[in-house]
Amino acid sequence: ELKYTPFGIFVDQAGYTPDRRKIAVIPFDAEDFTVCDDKGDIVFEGKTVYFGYDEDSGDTVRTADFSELKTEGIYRVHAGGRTSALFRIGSDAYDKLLYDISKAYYYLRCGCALEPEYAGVYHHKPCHCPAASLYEDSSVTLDVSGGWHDAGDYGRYVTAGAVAAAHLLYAYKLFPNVFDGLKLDIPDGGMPDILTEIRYELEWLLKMQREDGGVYHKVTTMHHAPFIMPEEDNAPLVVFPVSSMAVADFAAVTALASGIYKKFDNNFAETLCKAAKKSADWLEEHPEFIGFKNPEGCNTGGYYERDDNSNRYWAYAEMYALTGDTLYKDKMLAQMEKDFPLTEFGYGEVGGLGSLAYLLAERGSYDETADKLKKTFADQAEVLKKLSAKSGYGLALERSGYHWGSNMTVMKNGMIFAVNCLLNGDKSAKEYAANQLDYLMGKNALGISYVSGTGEFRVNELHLRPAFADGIDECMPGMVSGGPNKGLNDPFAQAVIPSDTPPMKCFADLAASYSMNEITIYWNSPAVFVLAFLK
Ligand code: 9MR
Ligand code: ZN
Repeated sequence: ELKYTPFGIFVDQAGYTPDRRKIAVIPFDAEDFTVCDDKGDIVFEGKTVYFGYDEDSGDTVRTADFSELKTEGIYRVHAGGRTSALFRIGSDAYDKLLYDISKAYYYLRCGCALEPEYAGVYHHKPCHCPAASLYEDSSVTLDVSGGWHDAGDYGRYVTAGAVAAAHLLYAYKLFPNVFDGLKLDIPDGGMPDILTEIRYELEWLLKMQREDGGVYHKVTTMHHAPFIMPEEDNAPLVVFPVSSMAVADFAAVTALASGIYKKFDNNFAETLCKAAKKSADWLEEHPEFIGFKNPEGCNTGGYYERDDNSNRYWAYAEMYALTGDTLYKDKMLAQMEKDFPLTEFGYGEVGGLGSLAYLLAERGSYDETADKLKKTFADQAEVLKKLSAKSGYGLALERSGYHWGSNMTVMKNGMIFAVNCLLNGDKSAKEYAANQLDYLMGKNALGISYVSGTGEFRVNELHLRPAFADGIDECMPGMVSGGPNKGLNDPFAQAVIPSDTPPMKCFADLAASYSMNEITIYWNSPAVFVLAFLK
């Protein structure tokens, strides 16, 4: 049975830092509003502003601006006899959320036990440890244990893993101060915890590389496991063929990581650098696109791509950034001639990561290419700002953005605002990025926080196998739900959401629905990036 918000006014349930713009959305008629503290005393009074009809939600909305309220505390907004969920104003408003969303990766670790000391009630035994066999020759077995479970399923996929790790690595690279002191309560790795956690994925990625530099696309069972704990999933593990997307993303992320880990562990940085070069060489020797298709009898994730243009671009950009070798720059520029978006931070289209690599490498000595890339980010930020202005919720998301995993696009757009602020000095982008987070955390048409563990009304029935199988009512915190999906791409979504539902409302907190309420490692990672930017 589905739960709807008991609240009538929608706010960011994680809260607001004191100097931020603070806007509640009121989807009904009311002239006046108040904000009350946790004792029920009125601390702020104001007039609502009529926005009008919001297409994506199908609601006529008003906004209530209480930006002037800066005093630390816990509050609710009231208007027309209705109230909002509780929220906090304070300089630490994002701290717990950043901790939770980053810690989430520990709960997704594969190939080791989650110890009670670190995982609390969510501890479990080691999973998916046996050797895996090659799909192409089952007599060959490999140790490919480790890494993070991709999502609600137990698969491990190279392109998805590389991109999630890259979002996190860039969050660290751009905002190291945010993470240097951030303890995640995970086994100590002698470096900032976030880097220890990312390393867990990188060590697995290294195992997915073949001697010749090729990188296997994924390791999964032939079918998705039922809703059992990971250590009970004993179906044989299969390593699927090499794809050129996997090779390119692998080269890119290991090159990026090599530069970052040098300061903490030179041997590891060397290993990463060698691995990156080997796969970059493989790309040279294999100029043709080698895609991926699930073979007959396998129903785990595909991560299909139509080409590997952006992937190769990203690989060469990172290799150039790491080595300074202009041969890689030439290859990157040649890739750039092909047709793909230069600001995308997705698991398939990764052009934005390549552009970011190049811009950071050339920082301070801008050339023509850098100028072009900077302008592309600026243009994209402008497009997004216009979308935000058109939305009653201030959300920068195009109509087509309400797809499977829409919350990733919400957060990816937040990343574009962040990058535009950092590289083009666009100060106004900060509020826009913050607003993307507000939407994720409850300022949306369903008034729901899309992150487990935060907010009075929040997702809890996530499509996440251990969360279902562990018998614990409360989902582990910090898991970002995929969010509204106009496509209603699974039978459970179709059963509960009428097909004429406005896109922003095509969501239910329903564990069965993998196309609305699943989690993935690359839906958390752009949220980590945006939160680190906002801190
Ligand atoms: O996140 C992916 C989404 O964009 C696609 O529309 C969907 C269908 O192809 O697949 C999603 O990825 C899933 C992956 O294939 C397997 N693990 C779970 C992922 C999230 O549902
Ligand atoms: Zn596992």
